[in-house]
Amino acid sequence: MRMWRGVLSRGKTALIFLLFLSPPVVAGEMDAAALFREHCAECHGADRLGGAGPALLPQNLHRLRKKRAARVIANGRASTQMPAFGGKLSKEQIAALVKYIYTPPPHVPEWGRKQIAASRRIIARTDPGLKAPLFDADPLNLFVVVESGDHHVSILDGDTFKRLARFKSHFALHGGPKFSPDGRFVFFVSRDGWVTKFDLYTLEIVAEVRAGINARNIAMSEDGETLAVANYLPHNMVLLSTRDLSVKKIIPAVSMDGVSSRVSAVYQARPRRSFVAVLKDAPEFWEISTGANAKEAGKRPFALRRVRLPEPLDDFFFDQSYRHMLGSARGMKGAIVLDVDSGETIAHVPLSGLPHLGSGITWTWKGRPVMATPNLARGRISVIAMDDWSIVKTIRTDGPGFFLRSHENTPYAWADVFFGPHRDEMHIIDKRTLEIVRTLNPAPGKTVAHVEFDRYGKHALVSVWEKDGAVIVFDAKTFKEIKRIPMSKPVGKYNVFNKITFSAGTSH
Ligand code: DHE
Repeated sequence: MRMWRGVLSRGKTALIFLLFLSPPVVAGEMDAAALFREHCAECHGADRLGGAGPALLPQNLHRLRKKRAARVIANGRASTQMPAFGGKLSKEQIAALVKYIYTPPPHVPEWGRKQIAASRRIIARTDPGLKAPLFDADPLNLFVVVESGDHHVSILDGDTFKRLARFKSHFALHGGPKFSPDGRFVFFVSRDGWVTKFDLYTLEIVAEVRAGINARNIAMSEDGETLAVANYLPHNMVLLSTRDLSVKKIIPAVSMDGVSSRVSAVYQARPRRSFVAVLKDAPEFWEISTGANAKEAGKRPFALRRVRLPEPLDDFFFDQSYRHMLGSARGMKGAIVLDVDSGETIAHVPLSGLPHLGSGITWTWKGRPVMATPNLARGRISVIAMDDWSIVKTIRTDGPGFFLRSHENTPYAWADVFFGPHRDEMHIIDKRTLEIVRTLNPAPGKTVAHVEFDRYGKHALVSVWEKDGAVIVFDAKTFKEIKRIPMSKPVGKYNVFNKITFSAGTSH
């Protein structure tokens, strides 16, 4: 702004000259850039890539409505360092800022090896000789709880349900954290692409790195040596060393047809000893061999196999053997089944609404392997036989659900009713009869969601998904409440044992 004032003070001739030379600029936009530099850049970065505060690019903001963004600027955000600007900025200035941050920058910001390396921080040295935790609890029965209300993570003892640690995370962690095969380390990713390594034996953060500008999720290789980060921005997959989070490889997400694409998500296909991923903007499935698999096959590490799909997918589920993948996309009317070995699409499952395949779980029903998936648009859970891909039952629920969970040692599956007037309910389904046998309502009027069992399947932990929420511990047999632990919007919880053993009842 100061620069413009200087130019203008040189007189009318200069102004006319300038108007001819400059591209047309809407006055409000120019003001907004200056306002951003003055009030926001210090925390959110001059390039809007984030700093102490989150990135403010349209890709990173797509989950935040513009009206809400205006309210955050005016009133600040509780439990964060975001102050209220309502007293300093007019309504018009706030509106101009909102417009500015939802407008893509003129150039796609660069985030390559150099930027990733510069962001990497080693925070604590780890002692590889440490064979047990420095506290008295079963390290394999710990729960990692992501609290998105104030962006913290809690570590719970899965036997006593005492909180062992609580630490600040990066803004907006998303997806399941991933564990090293021995369960000692856990890795998180934030929507802004920050990856954090945490030591569950010493209860301290070990290292962090920003692997992307807008990330989807992470996956751990079967040998525990590599962490894959699926990014929306830039369009790539970043492979990190789990030891120190340094970059091993960056794979640009460009399809066989040359289309640059976001990566929908990446998973560890443990039995195949590979990473499997799907592109969001091109009909393509990827398999990347890792560790011993690559060596045995005489391939270069991280060799990429591509399979063409009938259409791009954004939600998918793998059976326990990772031989088959069910995939769907918005508007697809069901899911396709891919034979991962042959690369052939072998079936179509006609599911209505919006199945949430990513939350699927499997078990054996009447001797047949089945998977169940909730539905984000309709009050139903579909149970699908995985031997012939027929729908064996559609269970009517009190509303659309987000998550579904079970455990090998319980005959029940727990399903939330995430959307609608019954969002305070939790259905319990008998995996033998496929009937709802009980509906819990532990926090009337509040959203109750996401379940995780302890390693023995004896207790089910349920989130009260509110800012002043809680994790409720239930006896998995009697459905009686045992304990309520206050938490700040505990979006997800993850049991170390269930995760590292790839329990059929939980997400992988
Ligand atoms: Fe998620 C997992 C995609 C919105 C909470 N979500 C995942 C995974 C994917 C995904 C691909 C699996 C990653 C993994 O665990 O490795 N999520 C998407 C979307 O495409 C969607 C619909 C839109 C988006 O904005 O990205 C979406 N997700 C949400 C939310 O709005 C939720 C409810 C709140 C939040 O924190 O953002 C949400 N997603 C979760 C959680 C998991 C998750 C808690 C891990 C579930 C688990 O138990 O493993």
